[in-house]
Amino acid sequence: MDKTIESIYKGILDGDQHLVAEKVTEALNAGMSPDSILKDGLVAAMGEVGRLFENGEYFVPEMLIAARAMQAGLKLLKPGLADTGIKAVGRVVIGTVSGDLHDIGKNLVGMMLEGAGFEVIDLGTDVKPEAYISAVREHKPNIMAMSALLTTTMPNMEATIKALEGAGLRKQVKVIIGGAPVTEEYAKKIGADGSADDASAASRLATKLMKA
Ligand code: B1M
Repeated sequence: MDKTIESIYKGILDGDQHLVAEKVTEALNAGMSPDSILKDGLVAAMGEVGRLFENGEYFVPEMLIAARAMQAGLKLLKPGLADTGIKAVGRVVIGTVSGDLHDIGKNLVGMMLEGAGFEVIDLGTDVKPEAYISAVREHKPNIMAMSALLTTTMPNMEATIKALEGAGLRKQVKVIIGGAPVTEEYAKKIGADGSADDASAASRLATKLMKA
C-alpha cells in the first residue's frame, strides 16, 4: 500500500482527524486521484473499523471518532469528486431514514450525485416519513433517495414509501434506496424504483432514472 494511503488508513483507525486531513491534502498535492484516496484509504479503513466493532475490539466512541476523521478527509475530497461543472440534470432530496444516524455513506452519495450534475437537497439523518413528504411537496424533486445502515431502520424505507403513497405523491417522484443491508430484492419488495450498492452506482442509477 502507498505510504500516504497507509497513513490515511491508520489515521482513520486512530480517529486522528488532523492526520487524515494532512495526509489527504498530501495525496491530492501528489496528484493521486480523489477516487483512489477514497476507495483505498477512507472507505477501506471504515470497513476495518466495522470489523473491529463486530469483533468487540472497538466500541461506539471509537466508531464515532473514526467517522469524524473520515468526514474530515471527505470534506477535502469533495471538490474533486463533485466538480464536473455540469448544469443541474435534476433535483434529488436525500436523507438517512428515521431512527438512523449514519450519514457518511449518504453524504458520499450526495457528493457523487452533485458530481453527476444533480441539485441535492440533504435532509440529514433520522428523517421521519413526514419530513420526506414535506420536502417532496416543497422542492418537487425528480428523485427521493433514502439511506439506511441498520437492519432495524431499513423497514422505515417501506414506511416512507407507504406515507408517500398515502399523501398521493408517489407518482411524482422516483425513489432510490441504498446502504449496507439494502438489496435490489428488498427495493422491489417495498416498491422503490431501484437500489445501488455504492455511491457511484447510485449516481448512475439516478441518471438512468432521469431518462426513464
Ligand atoms: Co454503526 N453500525 N451503529 N455507527 N457503524 C454499523 C452500520 C454496523 C454494521 C457495525 C457492525 O456491527 N459491524 C452495525 C449495524 C448492524 C446491523 O444493523 N446489521 C452498527 C451498529 C450496530 C450501530 C449502533 C446500533 C451501535 C450501538 O449504539 N450499539 C449505533 C446505531 C445508531 C443509530 O443510527 N441510531 C451505531 C452508531 C454508529 C456511530 C454514530 C458511532 C457511527 C456513525 C457516524 C456517522 O455516520 N456520522 C457508526 C459507524 C461509523 C459505523 C460503521 C463502522 C461504518 C459506517 C460507514 O460510515 N461506512 C458501520 C460498519 C460498516 O459499515 N462496516 C456501522 C463507510 C461508508 C462510506 O459506507 O455507509 O455503507 P456505507 O455507505 C456506502 C454504501 O452502503 C452505499 O454507498 C455508500 C458509499 O459507497 N450507500 C448508498 C449508502 N447509502 C446509500 C443510499 C443510496 C445508494 C447507496 O441510494 C439512496
